[in-house]
Order: sequence, then structure tokens, then C-alpha cells
Amino acid sequence: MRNKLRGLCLLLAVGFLLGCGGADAANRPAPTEPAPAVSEIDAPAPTEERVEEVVIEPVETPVPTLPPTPVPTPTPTPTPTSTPSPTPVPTPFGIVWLPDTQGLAYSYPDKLEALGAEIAARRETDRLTAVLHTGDIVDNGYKDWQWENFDLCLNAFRDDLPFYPVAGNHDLGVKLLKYDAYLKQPFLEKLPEGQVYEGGKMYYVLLEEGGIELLILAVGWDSGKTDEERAWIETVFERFPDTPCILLTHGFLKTEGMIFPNSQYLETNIVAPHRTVRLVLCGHSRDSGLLEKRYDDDGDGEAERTVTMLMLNRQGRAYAYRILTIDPLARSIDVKTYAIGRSEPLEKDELYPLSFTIDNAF
Ligand SMILES: [Ca+2]
Repeated sequence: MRNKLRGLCLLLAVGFLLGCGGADAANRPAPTEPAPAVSEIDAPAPTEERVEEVVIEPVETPVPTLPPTPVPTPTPTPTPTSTPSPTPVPTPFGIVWLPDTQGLAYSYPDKLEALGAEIAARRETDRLTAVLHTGDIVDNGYKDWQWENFDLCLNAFRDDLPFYPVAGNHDLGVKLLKYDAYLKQPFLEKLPEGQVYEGGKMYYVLLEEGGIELLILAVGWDSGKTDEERAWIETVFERFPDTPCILLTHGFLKTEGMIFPNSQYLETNIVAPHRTVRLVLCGHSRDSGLLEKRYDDDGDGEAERTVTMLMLNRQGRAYAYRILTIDPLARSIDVKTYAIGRSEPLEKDELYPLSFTIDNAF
């Protein structure tokens, strides 16, 4: 009996406990499903189950309109008041012109040495910029000993002054008249590359001195005749259409002041058609020669260009050479003729003045 009672009480107690629990659960709110994490929304559904992609439209963040940043006005850098370099004053400068030295190279090497020393001594006082030679440097260009004699002159200034020669008929072997030996002379190697025709038969150089430019066109004996040579000469004038030009050649003017018939082509092809040619220097004939010839460049029937043509070759007398002093401001050329060892210039010979000034020279 006591055991039955104890079992009954135990059952009642359990029933009560269970009944209380059920009522309590009914009063509580139903548990909410946990909110999925955002990442689960974003994450694409497994491929097969996905119907459509969830596209999240980006929310445009309005860009705040900012007042324009004022650009600082740059402080102007003061231009340094540099001291202007003084405009160089065009100073007269000198060019030495040596005519035929063939007799000296043959017989008087000591005079060639004296001539070289004289040129070197005048270099600074006469503001010398170049030494020209109008040909017949030696008596026979195929005799090495004569070139060695001329070296006695050249050695005195070859490192200080450029030497611009043309070949005369004697430099080509007189009767042979071939350029081989002449073109082997080392002084031709110093001519500016790209400005030389066939090793030195012709070439051009530009003298830039005293604020001006002068074109020197050198045309050796019998050169400048063929179509190819003439075409080369034309390219030089095309390159320097406005530069005053000095034509350097050997045989051109007779003592009587006329142009040799054999040299007429030089006038026809070079002097007459090119308005920049203002001076022709030559040797070959004897004593001295001077011809001023005028050309009509614009075809209006009136000549407006004067070309001065000078010849010098006082062989048989005391050798003489010239210094041409070019005045860039006056545009004149002062011509002085000197004998070796005499400081005073020679004034005149039988036919022509030897020292004079060419006005309106370029
Ligand atoms: Ca005219």
C-alpha cells in the first residue's frame, strides 16, 4: 500500500511538471528565424537553383560641389637684367694672296722661307685669316724637291692660317697637264670635307670673320668646264645665294686687262650669271692686271654689279704678294702689294696701281 501511494505521488509530480512547462511555452513568442547575414544575400545561389541574379544598384554618393580652388597667380619671375654681350665691332681683317711662286720654288728656296716668315710676322698685326694662292706654286708639280722648297714657306704658317690654293698649269706638270701629283699634296687634305671636287680640282670655303661671310670658290687649271663640274659649281651658288664670292683661279686675265679666250668659260659660266661674284683673283700672266667689269643682273639693260678682276705675277722682278684688307663696315677691300723684305707697299707699275682700295666691294 505504501509503495502504491509512493508511485502515485511520483506520477502526479511528473504530470504537474510537464503541464507547467507546456503552458509556459505557449505564452512565449515563437522564435524568429535568425536573419541571414548580408553576405548570404549577396552570395550567388547555387547555380541550378538561381533564378535571377540579385543586382544591387550602386547608390550614387552625391559629390559635394566645392568652390573652385583659386589658382594662385604666379608671381612673375623678374627677368634678370643680364648685361648684354657687346655687339662685336666688325673689325677689318686681312687675307694674304700669293701669286706664282714657281720661280722661287725652282731657284730661291731662301726667299720662300723669308716669305713664310713675313706672313707669320704679319699674322697678328694685319689680322690675317687665310692665305690664298692663285697657282703655279711650283715650276713642275711632278718634282718633289720643288714642293719641299715651297714647304719652307708653308711651314711658317700652316698650323696658324688656312692655306687655300688652286692648281696652275705648272703644278700639273706644264706639258703633262695632269692633276695626279698636285692632288697628292698634303695641304689639300686640310680642305673642308664635303666641299671639295675630285680631291682639290675645285672646292669652296666660307670665310667667317668680322661679322661677315665671304665665299671663296677655287677653280683649278682647266676645271669647271664639263657638265658635271658646272653642275657642282651651281650647287655651291645654290647653297650660298647671297654670300659675296671671290673666284680664285690661275689663268684668267691678260696683262692688258683682257680675259684670255681660253678662260672665257669662267666668265660665261661663273662670273656673269652669279650676282654674288664680286672679285676674281688670278696669276699666270706677267706683272699685274686690273679689269673692272659691270654686269646687268636683272635684265633691265642697266648694269648694277661691278666685278673687280685682279692679276698679279711679278716674276722676273722682286717677288711680290698682296694683302687684301677687308673692311666689313665700309664694305671695301684695301689692296696692298708687298715685295719680300719691304715694309712699305709698292704703289704702281707701268700700267696699273699696285696698292688701291676697292669701294663697294661686296
Ligand atoms: Ca640691271
